[in-house]
Amino acid sequence: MQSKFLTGLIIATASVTSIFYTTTARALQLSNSMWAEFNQYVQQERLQLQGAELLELDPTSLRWANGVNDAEIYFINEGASFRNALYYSVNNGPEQLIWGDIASPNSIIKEANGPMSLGQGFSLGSYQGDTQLSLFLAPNGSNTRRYGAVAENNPDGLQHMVAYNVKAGGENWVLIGFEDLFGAKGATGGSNQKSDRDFNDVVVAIRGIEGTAVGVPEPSAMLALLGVGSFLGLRRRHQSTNEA
Ligand SMILES: [Ca+2]
Ligand SMILES: [Ca+2]
Repeated sequence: MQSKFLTGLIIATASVTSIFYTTTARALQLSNSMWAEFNQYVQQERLQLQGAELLELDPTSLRWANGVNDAEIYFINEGASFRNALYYSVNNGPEQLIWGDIASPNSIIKEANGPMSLGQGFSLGSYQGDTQLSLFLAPNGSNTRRYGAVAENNPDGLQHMVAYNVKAGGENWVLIGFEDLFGAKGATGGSNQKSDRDFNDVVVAIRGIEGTAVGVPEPSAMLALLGVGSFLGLRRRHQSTNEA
């Protein structure tokens, strides 16, 4: 009886240790330089994501066509007064929480008690074959309201998510920005929240995912995609660091 109990205890301890180890091993964090690669496109408050030179993607088309191992999503910044939450769903499966309180002491609209660090990551899991990803923003952690990639499914019928292809560290990433306020830009009255439509309320980056371009890139966009713009980007980052 006692030895059975001890065996059980040892097994239980081993399981707890291995869970703890797995969680620790999976703690994801972007390096400062990688984080800056993405954050250079995030404007200060009340200005839209600076994406003109990037290839804009249809946010409903995001997928890993050949599956993915330990899919990674990283928090880049937030310019929100709301304490937003972010959920995901794979192949239209059940909604799962990524982060429940997207606020940080170091973000654009900072909260001293925000639990997030810039560049903090989360593993979305591993999947075989064609894998479609949906993201949903819950404004101020709402239990019922969701803003996703399909505009007509949003509470106000408007676009709330933008996606851009970004080449960083020699890999393809997608940079995603959300708008968390209801209604057309500047609209007031009714449910409208005098939205600024800046799409910087939650900004995240996802490694290796792909999507369909919404338009043909202009020559300047092609140069940026080929990495010709990285030197200029580096200069710009240094300047903004000095100003901060
Ligand atoms: Ca905030
Ligand atoms: Ca906004």
